[in-house]
Amino acid sequence: MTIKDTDLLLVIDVQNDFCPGGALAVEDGDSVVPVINELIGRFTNVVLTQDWHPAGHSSFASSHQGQSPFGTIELPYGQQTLWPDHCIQGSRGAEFHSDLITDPSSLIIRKGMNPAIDSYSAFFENDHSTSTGLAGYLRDRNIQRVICTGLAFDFCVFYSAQDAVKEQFETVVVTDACRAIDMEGSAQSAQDAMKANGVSLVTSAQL
Ligand code: VGL
Ligand code: ZN
Repeated sequence: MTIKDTDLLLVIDVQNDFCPGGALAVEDGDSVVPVINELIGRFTNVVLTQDWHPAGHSSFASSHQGQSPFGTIELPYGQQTLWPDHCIQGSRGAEFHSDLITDPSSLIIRKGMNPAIDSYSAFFENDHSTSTGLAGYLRDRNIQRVICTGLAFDFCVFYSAQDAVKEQFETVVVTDACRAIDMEGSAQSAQDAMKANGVSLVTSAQL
């Protein structure tokens, strides 16, 4: 695979709360940072996303009486997994990992800001209809292919890759630039679903 000027590197949620010691730590999450930094140096177009919740967000178990993190509830837009409080706007946990090279990014998409709706994908909130504006931005910039990296493989990377396909971008996920939460086989099912939908899974060495 050759990297072109019509490719986008999408760096998803490389934030302290998803790294070891964070509120919703992904095992080995910080090990994606050097891999992503090396890729950032090779792309013309880089966009970062930041999970950016108001306190008391509806995806937090603490916002629902009697619920625990990693449980599921029914919200108006469907089933929602409940999480520990994480990535609260302005908190240290919501900051990018301090080693992530952020300067070459032209855009930072912040998501999960509506208190009533979670947003895993960089393109759409979890109601699958409220847009973040990313697809329009990428079309205006003549981007044809979206290369996804970051945290977590089975949630925000997975939903972003699926939506990139729906928005008719050629879509690639760099597996060694991602780590998974892996709840009840979610990493395997995410991988199977992405393959079935035409997402290419590659390693950074193949880029
Ligand atoms: C994420 C759960 C809740 C993610 C964000 O970035 O994958 N997962 N919020
Ligand atoms: Zn979140």
